Amino acid sequence: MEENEYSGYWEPPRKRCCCARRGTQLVLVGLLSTAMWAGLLALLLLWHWETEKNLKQLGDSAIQNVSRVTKDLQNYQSNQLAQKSQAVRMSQNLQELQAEQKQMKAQDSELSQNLTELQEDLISVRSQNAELSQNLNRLQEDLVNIKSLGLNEKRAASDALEKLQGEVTKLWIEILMSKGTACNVCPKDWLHFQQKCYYFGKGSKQWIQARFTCSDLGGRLVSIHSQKEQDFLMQHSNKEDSWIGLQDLNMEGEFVWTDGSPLSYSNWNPGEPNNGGQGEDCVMMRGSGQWNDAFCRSYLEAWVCEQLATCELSAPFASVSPTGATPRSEP
Ligand code: MMA
Ligand code: CA
Repeated sequence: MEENEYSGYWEPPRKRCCCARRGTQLVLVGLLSTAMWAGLLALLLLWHWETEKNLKQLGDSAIQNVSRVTKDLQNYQSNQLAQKSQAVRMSQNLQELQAEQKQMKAQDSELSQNLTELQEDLISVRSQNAELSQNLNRLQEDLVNIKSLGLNEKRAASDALEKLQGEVTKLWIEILMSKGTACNVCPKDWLHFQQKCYYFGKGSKQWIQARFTCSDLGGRLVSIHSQKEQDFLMQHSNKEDSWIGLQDLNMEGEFVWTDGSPLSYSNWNPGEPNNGGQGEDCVMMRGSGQWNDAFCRSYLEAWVCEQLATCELSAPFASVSPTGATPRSEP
């Protein structure tokens, strides 16, 4: 191909050696520019890779930060909720406290009012105290009097009742005996004589102790109404001084049997009753069998009890007297 045709415009002809050098130069330039481009590209790639790495790190740390912040936010929100509910509770408590305070104030004023009233009462009570204790003393005296009155009345009533029961029992026994019933049943260790049973007690006793012991045994201190009865007692008394149921405790010189029966028979020792010494209101039967009024608090070694014998009834009235007394076993 012609150079003229190729360049499109006219150029003066060149030497051959110059053309070769110029080709080499071109190649070199090309190579150089290629190398430059390659270097540039490598730099770009390096920069891109580095940037991408940095971006990735940034992204990771951002994600971490976001999750941390989210967590913190959640914590903060829950804390806030808790604080809110605590605040609500506290305000409720405050209201309750205020209400209580109000109530306490009201109570306080009421209490102080009551205290004032109590103090006034105390003053009036104190002023009444002396009067009351005086009244109390008077009442106690009255009570003692009433009690003693009551006791005396009770004793009189029970004596009368005992006497009445004895009479009814005697009548009942007489009726039964008139119909042929045997009335001679006595408890163990009691001796039978006529319509009565006798217990000869041994052991040191004052008259009143002997009386209570006879009562505990279901009987009473003996009353003596005939010489035969006196003789029977003498047979069994072992010639010892023994308490019997005669006394003049209520009225000096008026001797009565403890069962209320009249003094229809007596067997006084000559010169008795003499109410000797410090006063003698209780009667003993001496070893000789004769009676003596003696000091009631003296101790005698023997005492005699009696009770009515019970009747042998066929069933269904077996061994029952109107007093309900049934034969007793060991005294
Ligand atoms: C004692 C006493 C009296 C009794 C006389 C009789 C000294 O007193 O038993 O009751 O009357 O004796 O001498
Ligand atoms: Ca006497």
